[in-house]
Amino acid sequence: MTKVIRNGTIVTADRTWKADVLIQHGKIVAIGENLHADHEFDATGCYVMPGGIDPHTHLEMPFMGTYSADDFESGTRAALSGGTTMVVDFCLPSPGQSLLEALQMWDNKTSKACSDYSFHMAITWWGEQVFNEMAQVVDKGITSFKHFMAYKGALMVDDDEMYSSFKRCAELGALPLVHAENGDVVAQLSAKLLAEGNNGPEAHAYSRPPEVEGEATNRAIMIADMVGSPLYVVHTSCEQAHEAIRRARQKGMRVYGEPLIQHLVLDETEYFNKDWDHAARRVMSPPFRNKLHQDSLWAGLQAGSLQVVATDHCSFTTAQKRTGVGNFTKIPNGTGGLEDRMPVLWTKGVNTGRLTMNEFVAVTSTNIAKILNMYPKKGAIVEGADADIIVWDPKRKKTIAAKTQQSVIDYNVFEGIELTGLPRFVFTRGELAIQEHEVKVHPGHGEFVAREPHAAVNRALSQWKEITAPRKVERTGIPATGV
Ligand code: DUC
Ligand code: ZN
Ligand code: ZN
Ligand code: ZN
Repeated sequence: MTKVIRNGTIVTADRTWKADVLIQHGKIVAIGENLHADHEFDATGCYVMPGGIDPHTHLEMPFMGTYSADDFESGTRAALSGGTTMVVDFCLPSPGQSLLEALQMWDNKTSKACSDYSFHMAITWWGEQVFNEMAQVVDKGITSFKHFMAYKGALMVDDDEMYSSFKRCAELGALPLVHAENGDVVAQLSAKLLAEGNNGPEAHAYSRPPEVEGEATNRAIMIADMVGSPLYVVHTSCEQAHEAIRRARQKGMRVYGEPLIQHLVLDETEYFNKDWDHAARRVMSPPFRNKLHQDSLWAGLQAGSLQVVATDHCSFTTAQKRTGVGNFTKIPNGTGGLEDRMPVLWTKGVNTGRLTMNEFVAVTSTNIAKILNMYPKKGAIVEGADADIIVWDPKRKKTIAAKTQQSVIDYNVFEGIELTGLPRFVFTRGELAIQEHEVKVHPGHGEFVAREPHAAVNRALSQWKEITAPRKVERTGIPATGV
């Protein structure tokens, strides 16, 4: 059975043109004029774009004494409803656990995934076993490794572990990722705030100022440079981190930065809301920042110094958030956004002139497909690509409301935002998943996407070389020690 998307305007990261798209066996098989098929979908007045890819989700993740509320079924259904046709989730071994065993546990969660998915593997501890298993993880098509520089006593790795792991990534052609916040400083600031009686959600933001993110981003970049590795910095939220990334890129390093849609649109004043629930629902790390930081992130997307917009979707219900009443460090960190990322970015970015349509495709899909080595299978409208396609109606309107969302939580941090620009149709590997507000996809449709290691490493660009054969100086007349 063939399908054709007719009368639309195709928008990719580098071109805009009018053509029809023919789909067969889940792939794009032809692009041209006046194509016909068994099933025809009208895209008159719409843009036909590669499906979104969200490279940063935490679905059904054990975290801070609970599990994030959206699982692979509700999370990927939400993603598809907003035009995201693939997610990359994080597999988190507990410290001491085998990476392969953790991967099996994460794989077991995916049987009802509606969209395609892949994984990043987190390095939460270090030892010979981890060193060896990293190669096996790469062989399974997982070629990116995440390092938490925060969450002391839980997920955090120290510089010793990070240096060892980055070195191993460089050997394997894998991409290291960092959650860049100085976890030692955060722990001290948190303890001080609590001791002084600051226990509300606003103290969460005070405990994680932009400086702790800037410091950690600089440190991770320097360590990546020392081992000759590219680096991907997740949830870049502030100018200090962006500045470090800009500087590294200017020197020729392959360092990538990923703002979240939340940080682009919501600011720190949310934490000063008098309603405890309102503020706690917005507790995530890094926290929301002020307008100056937001402007820096938008400028980075425009200039290309930041490449990807993600969500860090890690949703918790109000009841889960309330475990932190009286102690902000116990509020589960995380917000949702999978369904909202693309329409909010279109409304606040394209409709305002901050981003072109082609830049929108680049930062929601194509750039990350290239960074994670799955282009042009994903992130492209070309013959042979997976038919992950959105037919985007720039005139369709909706007001964001928790009561109509796909996510299982009882609120939405974007509640009340009026959207102009939403999907008319969403296809996942050629199957119609969404028709406006109607969900058609079946749970279990999603497949794992394996990725190849990277050929590109920074080695040739790095200023620093590990000394492999240090020249020893033979000295005479060594002074005697002691008196
Ligand atoms: N930040 C969050 O807010 N939640 C999940 C993990 C993270 O780093
Ligand atoms: Zn993080
Ligand atoms: Zn995250
Ligand atoms: Zn299917």
